[in-house]
Amino acid sequence: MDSSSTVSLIGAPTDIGASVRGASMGPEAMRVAGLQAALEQRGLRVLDQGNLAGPANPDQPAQGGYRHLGQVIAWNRRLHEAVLAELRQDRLPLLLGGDHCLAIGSISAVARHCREQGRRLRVLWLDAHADCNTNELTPSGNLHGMPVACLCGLGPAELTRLGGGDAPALQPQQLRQLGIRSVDPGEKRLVHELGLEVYDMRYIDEHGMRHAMQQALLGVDADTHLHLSLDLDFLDPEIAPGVGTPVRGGPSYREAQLCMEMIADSGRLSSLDLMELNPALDERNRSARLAVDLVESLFGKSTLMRPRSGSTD
Ligand code: NNH
Ligand code: MN
Ligand code: MN
Ligand code: MN
Repeated sequence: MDSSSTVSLIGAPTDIGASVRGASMGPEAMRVAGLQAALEQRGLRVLDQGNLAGPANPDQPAQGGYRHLGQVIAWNRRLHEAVLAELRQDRLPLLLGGDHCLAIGSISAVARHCREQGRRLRVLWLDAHADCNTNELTPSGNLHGMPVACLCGLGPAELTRLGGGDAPALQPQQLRQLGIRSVDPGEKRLVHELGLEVYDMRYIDEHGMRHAMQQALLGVDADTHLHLSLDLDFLDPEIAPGVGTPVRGGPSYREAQLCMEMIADSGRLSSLDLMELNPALDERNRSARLAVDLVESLFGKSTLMRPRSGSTD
C-alpha cells in the first residue's frame, strides 16, 4: 500500500446477520463522519462505489441453527464479487458494514485474489467476540457470530464455497484474533480445535498491546497481503457505544490507536472491513467519528515522524 493507491468504498447496508437491528445504517454514518475526506487528506485517491443492494431483513426466527441464511448468502455473494472486482483493478477495498457476517464475502474474495496471485495472506480479526460459532454451537442463530468458522470451512456450502473450488477460504494459521473477551462455551472448544491464534484481553492486559501486535504481525513480509477485519465492538464501549453487542473491558483509545499505527508501519495493509457500527445506538455519531479517526492512523497519520525501520525496543 503506497500513498498513490486508490481506496474503494463499498457500502453493505444490512443487519441481516445480527439480532440487534441498525448496523444497516453504518455505511451512511461513516460517510457523514467524513471518511472520504479523511482518506484524501492522507494522500489517497478514493472511489465511493456506493451501496450494494440486497434482501431486506425479514426478522425471522432461526431455522436449523441459522437466522436468515438465504438472505445472508445473497448479500455475501454480491459482496464477494464487488470486493474481487476492486482487488483485480489493484484498488484497496474498504467495506463499510453492515454486520460482521459480511466478512465471509469480503475475506473469501481477498483469499481468492491472493491464491490467484500466489501471495501470502494474513487476516487480523479485531473483535470482542471470536465469531467462531456453527449452527450447532450458536446460542443465537445469528450469522454474524459465525464468519470465522465459515471462512475456515465449517458452515453451509453456499457460504464456505463462495469463491468456487472446494478448499476453505482460510487456513486457521492465516488468522490472528485480538481483543477477544466474549466467547460462547461450544465456540471456545472450536477455537481450540482449530488452533486459532488469539490475543485476548487477558493477554493484552498482561503483555500490552504493543507486544500482542508484534506477535500478531510476525511473519508479515513484503509479499504478504494484510487484511484487517475491524468489528467496532473490539473497542471499549465507553469510547464506542454505537454497537449492537457491546462488551465492557475493551481496548482504550490509545491502545486502539497503537494497534492501527503498528498496522500502518507494516506497510502491508491491502484490504479492510469496518463492521458493526450501529448508528441507532450511537451518541451523535461519535463511534463513527472514532472509526474515521482510527482509519486515519491506519493509513499513516501519526503524531510525529519515526525512523522507518528502527529498532522496536
Ligand atoms: N457470540 C454471539 C453469537 O454468536 C455474539 C456474536 N456477536 C458479535 N460478534 N457481535 O462479533 O450470537
Ligand atoms: Mn492485488
Ligand atoms: Mn464480529
Ligand atoms: Mn463483535
